[in-house]
Amino acid sequence: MDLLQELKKHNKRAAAKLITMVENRNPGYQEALKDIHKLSGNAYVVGITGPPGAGKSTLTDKLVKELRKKGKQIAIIAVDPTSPFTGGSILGDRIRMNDLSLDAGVFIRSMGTRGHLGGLSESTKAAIKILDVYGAEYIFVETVGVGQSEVEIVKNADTTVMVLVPGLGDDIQAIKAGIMEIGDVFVINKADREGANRTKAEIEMMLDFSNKEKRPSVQMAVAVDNKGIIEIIDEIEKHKEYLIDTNKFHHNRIESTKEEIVEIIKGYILDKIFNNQHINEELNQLTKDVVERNVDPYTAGDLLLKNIKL
Ligand SMILES: Nc1nc2c(ncn2[C@@H]2O[C@H](COP(=O)(O)OP(=O)(O)O)[C@@H](O)[C@H]2O)c(=O)[nH]1
Ligand SMILES: [Mg+2]
Repeated sequence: MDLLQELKKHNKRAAAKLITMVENRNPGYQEALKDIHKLSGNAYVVGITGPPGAGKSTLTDKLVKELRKKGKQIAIIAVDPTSPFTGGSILGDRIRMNDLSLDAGVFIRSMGTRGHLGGLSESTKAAIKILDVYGAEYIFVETVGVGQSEVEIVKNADTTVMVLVPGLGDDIQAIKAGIMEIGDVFVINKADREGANRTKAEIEMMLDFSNKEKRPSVQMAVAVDNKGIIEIIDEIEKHKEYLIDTNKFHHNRIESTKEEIVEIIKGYILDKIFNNQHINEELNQLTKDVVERNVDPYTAGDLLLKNIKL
């Protein structure tokens, strides 16, 4: 089957096949992505991030159901950087989102780390483009928001929803540095539990010190009971309008595209080093020299680069 033609016709199997092709780096994946890129750029990407167990999958499920009432075409990408396979916790998500997967207007896909983490960010970016051309109007990317790799994945989103739960306590200090800058909308989920108001106050206080141009709103939700869902959709829409009105939407996409190109160049150069036996040997030799203090690492880098034919 002509995958691109089928993808444009909203064929789920074609979309799934293309994503697998990219994940496995099957021959021809780059060629396919070249064509796909030109047709992409229409979907709105919403990142859903936060600690494990915060209720990200449950919330995504409810948000998506709400958008489905408006007839929107949706895709969900569940990214699990800790899993080398697409199993584990994602399996639970699958079950939880079972009724969604029966909806022809929703495409669900799990992705784990096959290979290095940089690869996961690249695969996610590619999957977003594929699902965009497939016809998804909103693409939700769910990922655990704790480390650098997750931040990389979140950078693919236009609006990022940070899901937290009551009783963060001391953790909040640790989370603070990383999360404040990436959240556009904050959700305190499990607001049926004790301490939701206190957590809200703590987050609001942290936001007082944030230098974001647009102060993120802090919403309460009980995802399991479908509470606070419409309000969160409203906040996502408001953030989208803000981005468009201030031209930040365009600016952000320029920034992330530049980063995408730089990542491709980095990958290309690394391939040149690691896929070339001669250069690999030179790297090993230079490493010894650096360890023995015969050469410094900067000079070693220079020497190595001189031998790479681009
Ligand atoms: N009490 C309560 N539990 C919730 C709420 N939302 C989700 N949960 C439960 O929290 C657990 C983890 O949810 P999940 O969506 O898998 O979290 P994720 O790891 O962030 O994707 C599940 O057992 C959910 O049923 C909520 O608003 N209140
Ligand atoms: Mg989940």
